[in-house]
Amino acid sequence: MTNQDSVNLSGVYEKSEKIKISLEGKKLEKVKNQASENSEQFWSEQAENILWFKKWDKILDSNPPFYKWFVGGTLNASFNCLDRHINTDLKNKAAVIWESETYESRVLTYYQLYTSVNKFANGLKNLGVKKGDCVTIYLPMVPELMIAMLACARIGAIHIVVFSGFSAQALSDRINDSNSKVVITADGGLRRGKLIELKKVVDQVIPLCPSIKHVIVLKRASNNIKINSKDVWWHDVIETQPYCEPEAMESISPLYILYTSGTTGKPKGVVHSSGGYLTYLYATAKWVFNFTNKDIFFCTADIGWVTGHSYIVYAPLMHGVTQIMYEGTPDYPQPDRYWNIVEKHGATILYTTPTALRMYIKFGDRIPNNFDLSSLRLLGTVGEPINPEVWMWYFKVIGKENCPIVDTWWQTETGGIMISGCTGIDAVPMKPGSGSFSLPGINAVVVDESGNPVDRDKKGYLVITRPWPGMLTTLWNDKEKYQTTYWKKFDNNIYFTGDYALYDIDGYIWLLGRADDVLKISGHRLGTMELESAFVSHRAIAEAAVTSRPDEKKGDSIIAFLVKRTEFNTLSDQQLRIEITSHIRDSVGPIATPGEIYFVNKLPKTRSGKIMRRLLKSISSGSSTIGDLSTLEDGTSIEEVRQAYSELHEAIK
Ligand code: 6R9
Repeated sequence: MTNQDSVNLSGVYEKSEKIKISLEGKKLEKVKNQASENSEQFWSEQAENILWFKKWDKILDSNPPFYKWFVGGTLNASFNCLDRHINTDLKNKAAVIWESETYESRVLTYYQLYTSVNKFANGLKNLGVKKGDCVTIYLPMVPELMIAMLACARIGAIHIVVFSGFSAQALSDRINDSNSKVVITADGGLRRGKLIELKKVVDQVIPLCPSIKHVIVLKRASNNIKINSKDVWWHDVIETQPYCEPEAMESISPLYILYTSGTTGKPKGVVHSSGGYLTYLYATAKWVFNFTNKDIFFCTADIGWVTGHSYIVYAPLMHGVTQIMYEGTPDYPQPDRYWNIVEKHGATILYTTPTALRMYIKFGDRIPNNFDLSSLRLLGTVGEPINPEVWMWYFKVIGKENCPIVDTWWQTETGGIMISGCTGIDAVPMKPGSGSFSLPGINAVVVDESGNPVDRDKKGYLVITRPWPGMLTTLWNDKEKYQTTYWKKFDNNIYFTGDYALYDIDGYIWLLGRADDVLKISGHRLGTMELESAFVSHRAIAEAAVTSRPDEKKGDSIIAFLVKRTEFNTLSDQQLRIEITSHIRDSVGPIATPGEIYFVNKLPKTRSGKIMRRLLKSISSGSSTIGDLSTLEDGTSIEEVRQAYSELHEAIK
């Protein structure tokens, strides 16, 4: 299928029920024009949809690239997610249907969630947590993760969620960078039937994290743990009063920090505000998913990633929808978990990743065909480009040609969806594999190296030319990096996304992957530098260069070229490969398991000492031409890499 092919599905769009929204009945173009004519006014109308304790004095305070949205306004995120519903018909409606890996379900109504959040918020206060303090949350996918986040938001503490698949190093880096006072964890989590000993990881890092005063431990797996002096059980913390007054937070105050991989070794602490972020989430969820109060929304992301923060926690709860939260992986214990869950709970919207879909395709159509998926009205994808073939499979086998697909492009930094079809606004033909259009108020432009817009059908860098309320406000502890990473490549009021894209002749946007050294492994972001420093932290490794190769299942697969320390030259390559693989799994996490490891004596570098990853990439992707070698310092290095690669590659084949 070419990118010019389109599937005209306007009929399909019409099938999805429209809710009363401020944009109802309007055409995308018209809404977009309104947005561009007076963008500040447009966003302030969107901000009216959330609840404010005090309205803002100024819509946007522009001091590029430090933008402040709804200055002077105060609000509370947990109030917007919970209190707004408990005096309405939604009080006893299911907010969360939690499904465990072992087919157990647990339902929390809005009222129950509200009570749990209030109690836990009081518990945090009793432990001395105050407005502006940082709290690190290291929990598996259980409802308490959401409760902990909302409790922090209620008392004005800044939450830092660390993906429970990350290991000790990642956890201690995040605790120390944010100077967290409290860490919230569980005795253990379950993943593929195996116990993940989270508390043990926390025990390892506590001596390295002097800022931590208390460790709150949720009993989840009931495994044996060691109790230390700073530990307190979750169930003891919540023995408190049932109501906690929500703090009135400044619109511009940080709601959370979420660390994400960039092009340097150190993950970046992306900071999101309260007022702008919530405004943006409310609006985008309405436009893209067209939430109605009949919806059962199933977003399969882990809350440890931004998709979970925005479209499991904040957006669905603000809209009062019922959502499904799933603890496990798509294929355990059976390769049918998503379909089983859709059928069991009658999901109306499924929002998942191309990686998961590619995996399911491998298991064959018979499996999803065994389930009743007729409750679905809308399908979504996020995290990486979706191949048109996978899109068609999703459309036909899962959606039975009845459900539109929204391919949503966005980033940790953008806070919410920036490019997607909008089922809540308009019916436009979909093109499988294209993200469609930028959302109202978002000006996405494709430019060349000098920042000039490129012609249609030409690849270039994707930039955003206007501030938007969901944008990150800064990088924690690193204003300078915030400026250099996002706002210096072109101009200090043009946001650089780090992605390649093109506009086709019909004006549809196609996302073409990262333009920088960031990899997407199974939809998860990892930086090459970050991985390289993990390889080098192994005792036998002197130097490392990481690249990737497209992988049918995972999107990208990690390929490492390593130089051994001389004293370890005698160790067998095979033995070392096993050791290093386990080292990476321990130090970064199982998602970073390298696909291939090659040993070389020298890495190809420029005369200024920069590793030429471009060359490694062409070799490992089997390209016959490897491009310009004029900056290469030592030609023999490339020959060696080529040889190491082909010998081992042949052996593997
Ligand atoms: C939400 C999320 C951001 C990067 C982004 C891009 C890639 C995300 C995509 C997509 C093509 C889509 N990406 N959605 N590429 N089509 N629909 O994934 O955030 O983890 O920060 O990653 O993911 O490369 O720059 P994050």
